[in-house]
Amino acid sequence: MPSVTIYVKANAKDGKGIGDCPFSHRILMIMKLKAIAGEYVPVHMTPVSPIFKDFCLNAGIPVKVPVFKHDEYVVYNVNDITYYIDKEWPEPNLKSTNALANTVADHLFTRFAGYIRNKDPNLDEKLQASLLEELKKINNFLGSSNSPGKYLDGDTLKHPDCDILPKLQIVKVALKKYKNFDIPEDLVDLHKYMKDAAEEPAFKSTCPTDEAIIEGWKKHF
Ligand SMILES: N[C@@H](CCC(=O)N[C@@H](CS)C(=O)NCC(=O)O)C(=O)O
Repeated sequence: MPSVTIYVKANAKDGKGIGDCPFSHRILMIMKLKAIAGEYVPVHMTPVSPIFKDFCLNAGIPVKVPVFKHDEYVVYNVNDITYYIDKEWPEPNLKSTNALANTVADHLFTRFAGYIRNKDPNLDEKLQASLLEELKKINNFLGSSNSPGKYLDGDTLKHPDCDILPKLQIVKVALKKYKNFDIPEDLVDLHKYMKDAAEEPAFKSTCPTDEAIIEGWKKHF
């Protein structure tokens, strides 16, 4: 039987448990939805675990997570891992043919990172507004007839959800802690989306704790 190993970011505090990496969270969700059994290895990234570093250097890949190993075949980069998993485990099909669902959150994480990493108080308002624009875009899409069902493309979680939900979780937890920012209450469709997803085993069993997210972003403050 082929063996699968998934290397993901560990909680930065204790090196155990799931850390604040949205790419690792995405792959864990996909594996859960496709019921792919495997060994799950949380990797301490700060400082990087020497065992993982050697493994990456031997495999000739960047020292980054997530990394997916299937027998002796090693895949890195979240999009390539997703592509590989879909090829080897096509069912259930998580692909979305809804073009808007696939692109609506394209700028979410860069806008979030720009805001949270900003140290110039004069720029904060502008960066917050630019993130808000993205959150509103997602909210409006979810509430529109282009997105029927609970999630981005229907009533079951698909690839776009596995991409965006881990990022939204980090946006919610890290910005509350470090910028005292709450996702506005009037974005009701976005709140409902996150609330529904929080009940899904594929999301909640693979989600970093709030503490792990806070710890992961601490180095910027
Ligand atoms: N392009 C990579 C990015 C992965 C990535 O940046 N992972 C972060 C953790 S969230 C990491 O391993 N950072 C370690 C480092 O950059 O030294 C992917 O798509 O998987």
